[in-house]
This record gives sequence, C-alpha cells and structure tokens, in this order.
Amino acid sequence: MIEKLDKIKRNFHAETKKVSTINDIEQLKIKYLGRKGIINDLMKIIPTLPSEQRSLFGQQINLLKTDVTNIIEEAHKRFHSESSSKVKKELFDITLPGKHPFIGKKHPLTQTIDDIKDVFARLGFDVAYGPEVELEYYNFEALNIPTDHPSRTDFDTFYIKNDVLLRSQTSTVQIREMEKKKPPIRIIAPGRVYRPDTVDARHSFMFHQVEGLLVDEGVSFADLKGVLNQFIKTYFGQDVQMRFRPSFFPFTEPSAEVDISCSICGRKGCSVCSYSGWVEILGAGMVDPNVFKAVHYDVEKYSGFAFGMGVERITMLKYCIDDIRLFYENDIRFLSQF
Ligand code: 2U9
Repeated sequence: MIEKLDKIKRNFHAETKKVSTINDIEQLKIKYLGRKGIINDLMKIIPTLPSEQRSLFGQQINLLKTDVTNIIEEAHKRFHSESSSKVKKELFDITLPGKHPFIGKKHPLTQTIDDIKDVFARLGFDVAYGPEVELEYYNFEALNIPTDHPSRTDFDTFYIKNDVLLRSQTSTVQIREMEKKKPPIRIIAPGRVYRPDTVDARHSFMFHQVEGLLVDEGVSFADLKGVLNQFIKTYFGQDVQMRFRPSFFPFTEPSAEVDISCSICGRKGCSVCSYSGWVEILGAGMVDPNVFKAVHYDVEKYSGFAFGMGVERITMLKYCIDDIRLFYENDIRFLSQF
C-alpha cells in the first residue's frame, strides 16, 4: 500500500511539471483533491485494511494530501503573479504614439495685460498694484474729482460704506505710489475696476484697466505722444495710425482721447468704427497740478503725463470680439481660440 502511495506521489509531481494554464492546475486539483479524486478514493480503502495498518496508512494519506494541497496552492500563486506581471508588460506598449496632454492657456485678458506690460517694460515702466477696496480719497479727492461730480454718485460707483468703495479706476494705485516715492516715477497699474453698469455686449460691472504715469522734470505732451505712439505701433502694428482729440478729465490738463485707424476696414469704414475709420482706444493727458499738490510734489519742478485704457476694449479691437461677456463666461470654445 505504501508503494501505491509513493507511485501516486511520483505521478502527481510529474503531472505538476506539465501544467501551463490555470485550467491545468484546476484539473489537477479536481483529480487529486476532488470529492471523487484519488486521495478521497484512498481514504475509502482505510476501513478495508487490517486494523494494525489503518493508522499508518491514514497518516501517509494525510501527508500526501498536505503535500498535494501545498503544491497546488503554490502553483496557483505563482501562476497569478506571473500572469499579472505579463499583463502589466503587455499594457506598456512602447510602440504606441505618445500622449498629448491638454496644456492650459492664458486667459485672453491676462495675455493682453502681459503684452501691454512687455511694451511698457521696454520703455522703462515698472508695474504697480494696489487694493481693489479703496478709500474715497484715493479714488476721487486726490485725483481732483469734485465732490459734486456725477462719477461719485452710487449710479457710477459701488460704495461699501461711507468713504469705502470698490475702485472705479486704477489711478488710485498711482496716487499711492506717488505718496511713497519722489519723482522720477514711471509706472503702469493694471487691475480690476468696478462700476455699476448694466451688463450688455459692451458693458460689465467689473472690467480691467491699465493706467500709466510718468513724472519727472521737464516732461511734455510730446513725451506722451512719443510713448503712446510707440505702444500703439508695437501692440497693434507698424501700419496703424493714431490721432489725438481734445477731451476733458478732472485729473489731466490738457486732456485727449486717442484713436487708432480701424484695422478691420483699413479706414474705409465699417460697423466696428461706426463708419468713421477710427476707433477710440485710450484717454490721456498731462497730470493736473492739483493731483501733484495732493501728493506734495513741487508743481514748479515736476510735470508728468498719464493715460488709461480698458483692457477688454483693447482685446476686443485686436481680436474682433463683439461681446464683452465672452471674457467672463469661461466657455472653452471661446478661450481655446487664443
Ligand atoms: C494719475 C493722474 C492721472 C489716467 C487717465 C484716462 C485719461 C482715461 C479711461 C480709458 C477707458 C478709463 O477704462 S476707461 O473707461 N481712462 O481716459 N485715464 S487719463 O490719468 C491719471 C492717472 C493717475 C495720478
């Protein structure tokens, strides 16, 4: 009987060497450990043996059973780890073309502000920032805006409380800079501004401005024209023409509004330029002496120019965008075009 057990053991070992699939292992398990398997058949022999042999034979069958169980479990584990590493290897196919991850872009308004900053950086202008929640003093008083000026009413300014408001222009930044530093001053101030306008294709209650200020001894209107001409030619193109129209702002004297030749129609006349051939892009002028007095600058010694432009307007003109709301809707179909 012991010889029979040895033979079964040898056969089992021989068969384990032939397994190549998980199914082969399963078949082997059924053949040896199944309900009608070889080991169960051996168990059935025990009661038929002489009583003195039963215990030894039983022990030998149990040893064989443990051996077979361990080897099959081992084969199972090995097969699973090998097949999973094989699957991993197959998943990593080096012949496949590379993936193209989605790379984000700058928002068109950020791009315009960066382009404007670049042009003025080359002209020696630093960039200055300031708070969006401001004191009435910086937004109006220091800028020579009279107390009865319509822009001070709550139809044109968001008031938070008494003398605290959301800035309606970034000129506040320039006042703060002048309070901190003596001339020469050469700065641009980009940022958000707020006005309680009803939202439509051309208006928003929040928009962006870039304002500029240059103060030094002997600064003239010709310097202003030179700087703005340089900016316009660099930003809009060398063929673009500019013209100054007299205007009025409380913080500059003299003041002007600046137009550029319509790049859409080449001055022939179209709906963008209202058939005039020109489009307004910014306001500018020589800083009013009252503004200098507010920051304790010597008005006999220093003069300066300032200018201001709406970033949305500039971007809309450059890229022929006809609705300001597109900038704030975060529609990827719009944003991905820049
Ligand atoms: C200081 C003194 C003067 C900035 C200026 C304008 C003219 C102007 C508008 C353009 C379109 C505002 O965004 S907009 O609606 N701005 O026309 N801004 S001069 O003048 C200053 C600034 C700072 C200390």
